[in-house]
Amino acid sequence: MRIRVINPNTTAAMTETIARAAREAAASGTEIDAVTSSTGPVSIEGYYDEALSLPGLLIEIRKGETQGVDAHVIACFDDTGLDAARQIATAPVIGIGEAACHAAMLIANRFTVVTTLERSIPALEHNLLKYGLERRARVRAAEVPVLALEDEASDARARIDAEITRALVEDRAEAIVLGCAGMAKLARDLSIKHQCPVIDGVGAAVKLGEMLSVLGLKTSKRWGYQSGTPKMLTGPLAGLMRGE
Ligand code: 5HY
Repeated sequence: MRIRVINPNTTAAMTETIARAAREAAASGTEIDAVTSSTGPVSIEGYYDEALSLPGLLIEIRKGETQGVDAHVIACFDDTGLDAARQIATAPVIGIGEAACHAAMLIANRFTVVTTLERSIPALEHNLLKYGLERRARVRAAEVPVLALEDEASDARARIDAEITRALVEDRAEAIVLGCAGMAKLARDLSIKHQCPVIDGVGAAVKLGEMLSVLGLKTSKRWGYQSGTPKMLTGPLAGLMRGE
């Protein structure tokens, strides 16, 4: 089985973090192909970055489809471009945000997402509403820039740790979801420290991809995710989307 894990920001070091988490979760027969988007922002922190990351993401989804991968993982907690990706994909496309939150639902009555910056909170709250999970979850931010997670000298881990402590008391959270792909490496230690499940979306998405593939389930092409008819594109985007 082959699962393509796409980091839609353009920071290769973060892709390495993601790849390690994906390979740690993958079954022995699952090959993980971790890739970094070739065009877009170095990190995705809010709506504008998310919009600029979409062409690079969709190009990688197209490549995975050409290669015949068994599943795609979008390794950005905003589930950036998830619906558009599913429209052009036959293989299942799993967002790490959706995956992590559904995993939390299976083990806890209520959970808190701890993400990076406050400006990312509304987009994640919208996703929870879209997934039907808003009544059992809230979203907090540790006020950590995404790329600080790749800087060992930063106080990122301490800030995330402190926000988890607040969530467990103030939200009565029974599980914590790490709200950024770059936090994947922290899950195990934080879970031990806080004695509560701390969920990394990269691992959850890989296991869901394996499950869907084993069950022979692909993206439904009835209604919403029907592949659109090829359409004329103009401007720089045209060449980009043709892979020129
Ligand atoms: C992510 N941004 O997982 C999100 C998290 C966030 O570049 N990768 C990013 O802060 O929105």
